[in-house]
Amino acid sequence: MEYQYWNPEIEKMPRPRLEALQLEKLKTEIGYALRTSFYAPRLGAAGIKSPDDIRSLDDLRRIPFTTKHDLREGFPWGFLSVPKEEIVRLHASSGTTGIPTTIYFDSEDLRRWAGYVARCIYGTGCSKSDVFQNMITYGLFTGGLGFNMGGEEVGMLVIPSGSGNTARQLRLMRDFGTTVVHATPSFLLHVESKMREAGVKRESLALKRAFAGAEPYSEDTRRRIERLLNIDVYNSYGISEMNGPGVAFECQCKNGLHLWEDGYIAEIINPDTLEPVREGETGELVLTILCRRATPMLRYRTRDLTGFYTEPCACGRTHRRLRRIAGRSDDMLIINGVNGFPSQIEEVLMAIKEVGNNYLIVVEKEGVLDRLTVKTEVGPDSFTDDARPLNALRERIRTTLQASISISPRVELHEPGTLPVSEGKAVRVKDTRPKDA
Ligand code: DLL
Repeated sequence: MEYQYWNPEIEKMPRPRLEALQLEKLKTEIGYALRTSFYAPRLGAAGIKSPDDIRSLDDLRRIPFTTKHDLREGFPWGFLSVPKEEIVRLHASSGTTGIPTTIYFDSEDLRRWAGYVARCIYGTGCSKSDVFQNMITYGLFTGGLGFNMGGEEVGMLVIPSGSGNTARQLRLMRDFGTTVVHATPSFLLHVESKMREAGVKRESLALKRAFAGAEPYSEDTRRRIERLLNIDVYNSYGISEMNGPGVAFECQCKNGLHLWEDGYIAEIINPDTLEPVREGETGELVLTILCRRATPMLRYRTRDLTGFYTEPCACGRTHRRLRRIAGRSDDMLIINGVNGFPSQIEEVLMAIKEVGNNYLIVVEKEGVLDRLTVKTEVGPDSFTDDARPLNALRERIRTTLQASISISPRVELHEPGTLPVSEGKAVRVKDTRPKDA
């Protein structure tokens, strides 16, 4: 297979050189960080008063972790390293407490970010002859503008359609011959359901591939989207604190996400002991950005659980690959004392072909006990008025789930297209238990 590289020298750089490059860039970032009101005292307390106090990559471990809580404490300007006149864009994520975490960019920061996203897009085989429909939220969320810039950098025709309005999305695809789309995996499944409902034939579209990310999804969901739409789906990982998309992406081998190590330093730690895990083991991803001046971010705890593949990738890139994100340490469900992740439930559901494209996990208090209900749509070809096959399907889902998560859920089957769909990231879990319980 002919692999395509946006910047072969960087993407295939031998590891010793890549690490030397990381060290050089880390020192530059430390210089920026020392100009922020948040990091200056922290770095000082760790004995780092100038970039030259960092002599090896191991010195990074002298710096304390940065958390979402720190970002909120530092709101709005605590992480800014340049005069305000030099920043040209901000992005923010609202989170649950109402105080946004905000990242600022100068014009060079934006140019560099566009370069990383372009690298991801190009590496999947795209070129300037592609027509790219960016079906994800624009605005403060980084997915819209981030991919917009990356797509333009590659030279594709970018259709900034944003998320939602499926009928218009399908019209745009037909009118302009869209070959590539970007969306959350849940929105891609929704578009497919709507296509079927509207009688739009797959063959009437020029679609070849999709970038899917911004929320966790299983390998079975990827396969399902690929099968239903007859396209290649590439996993895309990013986080707003690290610019947004463009942090890690699958190449044409579709076997793990190359994390761009000339732009980010990754550590995987045990979230309880905060010590590094052994190479290949699962833990929490901690990231340090090496490609942004206006808002440096050192050892940021992402809460995302993943690990590195240890064997090299067939594409020849030397940047290590992350495994699919299994979930976040803070979205683990504890049900009557048993731990489970929503991603385990999704894996079971999406592997059953009679199950439809949308589901919802509900956790409630019932007396003193927790009660887990899994509501799932039935696929259009399996929905029937006859109760017997549906009862059998419900029982099959229940026992498979029980075997996977060691919790016996209540299973509800719903007609296709009846569970709520969100336009941005899917809301898959409704936990109504009192918070202090
Ligand atoms: O979701 C940035 C992004 C935009 C990524 C478009 C990919 C495509 P945030 O809103 O800050 O930024 O959310 C980041 O989303 O910590 C993960 O928990 C989750 N996430 C993002 N990509 C993936 C993925 C953007 N491919 C948070 N698989 C992260 C699993 C993902 N989870």
